[in-house]
Amino acid sequence: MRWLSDDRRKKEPEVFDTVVEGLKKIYKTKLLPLEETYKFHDFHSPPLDDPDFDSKPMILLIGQYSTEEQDLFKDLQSLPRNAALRKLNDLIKRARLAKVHAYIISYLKKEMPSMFGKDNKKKELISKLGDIFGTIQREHQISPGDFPNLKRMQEQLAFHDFTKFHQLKPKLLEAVDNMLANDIARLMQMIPHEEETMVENNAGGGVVQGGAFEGYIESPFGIGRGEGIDMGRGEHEWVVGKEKYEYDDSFQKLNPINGKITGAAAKSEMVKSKLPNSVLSKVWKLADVDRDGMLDADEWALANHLIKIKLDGHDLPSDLPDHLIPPSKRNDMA
Ligand SMILES: [Ca+2]
Repeated sequence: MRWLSDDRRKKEPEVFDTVVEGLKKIYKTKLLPLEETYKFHDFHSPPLDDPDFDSKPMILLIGQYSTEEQDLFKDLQSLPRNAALRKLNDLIKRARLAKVHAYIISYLKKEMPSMFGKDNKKKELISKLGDIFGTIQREHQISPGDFPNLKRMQEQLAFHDFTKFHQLKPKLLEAVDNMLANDIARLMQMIPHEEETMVENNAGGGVVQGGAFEGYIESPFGIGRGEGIDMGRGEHEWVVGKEKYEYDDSFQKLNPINGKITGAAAKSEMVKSKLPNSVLSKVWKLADVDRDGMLDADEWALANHLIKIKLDGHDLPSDLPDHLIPPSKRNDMA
């Protein structure tokens, strides 16, 4: 790859058998320790398991590590399906958020008094968290888009004892920087080879079209606010409602009885996303809001919305956030 200089390539002779094996390994050895130290999983996303890396739809790496994104994109779009790039992209975004998170948590720790006035100091720090974000952003030259949602972070921090937070551990951050600078680039290099091998073994494998590739060029990258599961948070209107018409057709084709489709019918359509069963079963649990083992038209739209979020490279939560509950179901949830 063009942005990878030759001298970097000579360092770190470690060999990965496949991109996915490499991703699992660098996650566990380089990113996970940082996440665990700064309680990333309490705030943002649970730890990744092997099945998360094995899941099928994967697209592409974008962002600051490529200076020629458009060219890269064209190259990649011509590759056959099953490119492992999506997970690389996910891991990069995750690593950037984990770094910012470590800066935030260690900053809060540093500000805490050792003896008296801890409770007051904690309240003060939470209330001026926006300023703290600004300070960290300047000090470490981080893009504002890499910061977590301010309000949500403030809410979550209220439940934590700041005195138990860890101070900044430069070694943990260096490991992640090294992962971003070296390992990710080396894994990127492996991808075209993997794809070539796959074509040989599987002549006629098609070119990726549509699906998650559509609209890529316009899509902003990095961890953004209002993306993924957060899309529509704080809006009066149910965000899924805007796209529901797209799914009404498929709903009708799945032979609804009394306005509901069965699990088997839903599954027959959901597997077309090529997401692994573990993800689809999570989608199902989240979408069957009233837990009657069937999906009505709203729940079906919600299932499709969640699939789209996952295909766009975002994580799914273990519980459905309030703003995604269909309005028709909100009364019986209360
Ligand atoms: Ca239901």
